Amino acid sequence: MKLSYFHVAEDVPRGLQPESAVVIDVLRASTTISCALHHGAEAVQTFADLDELKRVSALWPEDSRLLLGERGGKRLEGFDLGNSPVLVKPELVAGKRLFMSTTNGTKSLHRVREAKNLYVLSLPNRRAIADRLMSDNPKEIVVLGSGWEGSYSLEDSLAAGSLAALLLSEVPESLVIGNDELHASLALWEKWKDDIEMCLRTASHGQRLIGLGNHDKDFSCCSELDLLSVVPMQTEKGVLCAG
Ligand code: 3SL
Repeated sequence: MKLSYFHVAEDVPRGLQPESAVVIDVLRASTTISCALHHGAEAVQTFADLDELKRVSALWPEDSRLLLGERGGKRLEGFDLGNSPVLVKPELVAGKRLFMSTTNGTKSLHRVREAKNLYVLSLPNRRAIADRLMSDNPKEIVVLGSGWEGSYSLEDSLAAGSLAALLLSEVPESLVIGNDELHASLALWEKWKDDIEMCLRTASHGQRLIGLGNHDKDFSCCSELDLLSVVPMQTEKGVLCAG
């Protein structure tokens, strides 16, 4: 099993359509998706394009849909929710389809949506994703971060390193570290693994969120490790369900 990490969608070599992919957006899209599915959302359907989101969501019954939209860290006007993992509570999302678009996370999902197996990784469901990868045992896996508007993000690399570290401890003989980016992520994980929340707060997007207001609950939720057993997986293009 060869694991390679790419910081942002633009870094994935043109023409590469991985068979297995794992998308990360620790702050906060992949954490929100994991929490929403854990709390019983029927599915999370993601869109890079807002007009497309509005068109498709309008076809869905009003009482069983929620619109989740974020740009620049803020909720979009006219949307039911922004992108916060602590707001996708069971009483709100259970049984509903969430139509979601965010600044970066949904773009990364879009980049690898042709993958046969596409999973969403956050820190709270790291163990569940690692278990699934070990049971699938694919030859190659592309792990893709979301960054911020094409630039590197510390927290996504941290999560990539956390996944690689767990796999290395469980299946050292079959894991191949596929690129330098993943080696660097492993080093990052070693540095911050005992203070994950501090890493998230130190990251430039953490600082951006702090600048927008109190996000203490988001930081604490996004920093949890191995708490959720949910495996968000793409069941049709753009649609993520609990696996
Ligand atoms: O960029 C994204 O996709 C979001 O996760 C950013 S935010 O954390 O909602 O600000």
